[in-house]
Amino acid sequence: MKWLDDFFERKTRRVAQSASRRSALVKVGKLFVGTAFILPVLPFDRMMPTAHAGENKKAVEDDTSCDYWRYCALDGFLCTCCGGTISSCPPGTEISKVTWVGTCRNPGDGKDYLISYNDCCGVTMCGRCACNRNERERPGYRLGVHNDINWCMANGSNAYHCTVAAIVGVGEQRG
Ligand code: ABN
Repeated sequence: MKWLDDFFERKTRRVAQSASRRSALVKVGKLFVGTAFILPVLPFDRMMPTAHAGENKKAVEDDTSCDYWRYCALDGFLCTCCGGTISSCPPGTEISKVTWVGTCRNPGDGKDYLISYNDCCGVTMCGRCACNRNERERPGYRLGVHNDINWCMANGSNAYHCTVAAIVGVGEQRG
């Protein structure tokens, strides 16, 4: 097997003559530096796969969260955090005689619903679960779809406490 030893000896010597240790180190160094610059800009998902799963659950189920689908045009305190329910005022308050409406999509069934946002009146501000969402909301000159106003204005007491979101209609599916 001497021919094999000779063969590898010749090859090794040739490589050793043409490539110095320094040039090998330079190549390895370039590889490291290149990797450090390129890897961070490669497009990969930095989120946990389930990072947004909880958000959608809140939108579908949790009516004490501002993300809940019925609150898409609500500006006020959620009555569900103030002793009331999503469609009834807390004890000791009375529902506003006038209201504004919004149209919100329920991610549970994909349908659009007409929502009446009534303020609950007669007691000072609840202060819990402040929520301000403005989907399809319009400026004050379109009063019925404007949310930044105290709708207790027509009640005996104008004191604003919180806001409910009652379903009053469902959109027709087209097609
Ligand atoms: N409609 C809720 C509200 C009440 C008072 C002031 C602004 C908004």
